[in-house]
Amino acid sequence: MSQDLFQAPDYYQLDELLTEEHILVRNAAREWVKREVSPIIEEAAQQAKFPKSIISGLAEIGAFGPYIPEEYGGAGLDQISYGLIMQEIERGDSGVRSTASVQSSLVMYPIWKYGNEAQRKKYLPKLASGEFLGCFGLTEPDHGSNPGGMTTNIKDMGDYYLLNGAKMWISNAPFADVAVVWAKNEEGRIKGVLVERGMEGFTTPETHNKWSLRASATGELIFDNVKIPKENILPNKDGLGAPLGCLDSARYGIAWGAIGAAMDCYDTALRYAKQRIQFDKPIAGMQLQQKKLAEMITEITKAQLLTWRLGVLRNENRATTAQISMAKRNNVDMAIHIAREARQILGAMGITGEYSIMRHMMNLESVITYEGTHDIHLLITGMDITGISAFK
Ligand code: TGC
Ligand code: FAD
Repeated sequence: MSQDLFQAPDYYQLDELLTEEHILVRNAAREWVKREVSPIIEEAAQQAKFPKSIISGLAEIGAFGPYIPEEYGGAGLDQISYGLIMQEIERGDSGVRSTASVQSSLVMYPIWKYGNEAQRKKYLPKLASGEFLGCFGLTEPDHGSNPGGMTTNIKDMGDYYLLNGAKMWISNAPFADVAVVWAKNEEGRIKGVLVERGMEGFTTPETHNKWSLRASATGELIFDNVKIPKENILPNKDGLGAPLGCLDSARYGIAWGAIGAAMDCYDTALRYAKQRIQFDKPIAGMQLQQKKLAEMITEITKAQLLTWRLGVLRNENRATTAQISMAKRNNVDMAIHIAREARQILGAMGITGEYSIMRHMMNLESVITYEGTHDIHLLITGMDITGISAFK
């Protein structure tokens, strides 16, 4: 990628809504992305390799457990700081943000919320420092949007549980030290199980040939009679609501992250349009290109306001699942449209790795599918406003 010249758009002076701490945290993440992610991310994506060298930096900027209390190694920040960190990381790359989302909201969050003190002390500090990486196994080959139908199961064997089944499309699976896995017990109740690398019968084959999220490793989790010690079950919540509660937190982070990807595409396209001369003038002076750019900044600004307000509600513990769904759906859709329009502004240059736009565009095809597809989030809104579930 050519030099990172990113200038963050703030059309409505939204920085005025942020505290000094928010701005400090955001700027530290922004600088880190410029210094450590932008120079290496294009090559990592081209080679489909997760850049492990960035793990310690992610820990240093507080991206692993931003809102987890400091006593467990987390950064003890509020929800808006968490969102701003995700925005900045995804400005660099959605795959890097995926790693941070999974570690924070899908691994640390359930251990913190649903685990006991021994589990918190054993795992959280190592996950916060990046010494351990985690993954989250909910999706199965035959159960994606409908995780309640899962067939992965645990059987009580007296001294231990026996885990069988398979999970698919799992971010970080190929190198995770610990997996938070959702499985049904003999009564059909969903439980959270902590599965550690090295347990006999547990394998994590990598998924190859992705055109999207290439700098993030994806894989399967296969459980063939894995003996799970009883102390590895998360004791404090069960049922489908347990994994869905984690998804609330991760989807909220993605709503912010998508703004980052959109800002990067807009900023790149604006700079390019001012410099690129056709018909003896910059293409930024052509009405059709101005329409694209003006619509982009309008949509980014609307998303920034929606998401900031959602952050305020999250800080007050008042944000609903449906409000989070609306923001995740709106912002990812907004970002993918902006990526497609921005790519056109760059003409042929837009398809090259010289610029980040095509990488963002391809990444966002995963982001619009994972953590609940675009359509599933629409149906969550539909259920909320009508009181009738379209799923049943
Ligand atoms: P439903 O009957 O609505 O609910 C089942 C139980 O769960 C409760 N509940 C929640 N609890 C806490 N938080 C939430 N957000 C909750 N939503 C629902 C609900 O009250 C009920 O409780 P109870 O006590 O009555 O049993 O469930 P349903 O089977 O009808 O499904 C609803 C639906 C479709 C919305 C849900 O299944 C869904 O969201 N599906 C999408 C699946 C999904 O998002 N998978 C994501 C996998 S992880 C991932 O993609 C990571 S990518 C990470 C990265 O790389 O960044
Ligand atoms: P399906 O559920 O088969 O859906 C296919 C299509 O049908 C979609 O368009 C969907 O919207 C539509 N559809 C389904 N149900 C309905 C309905 N009721 N009404 C209308 N339309 C419907 N999962 C994890 O557990 N952990 C991870 O770390 C993880 N990481 C991922 C990383 C990547 C790169 C990707 C691509 C996926 C990841 N996932 C992960 C899986 C992801 O959450 C699922 O792909 C997603 O939930 C959708 O499931 P599916 O792919 O099986 O699609």
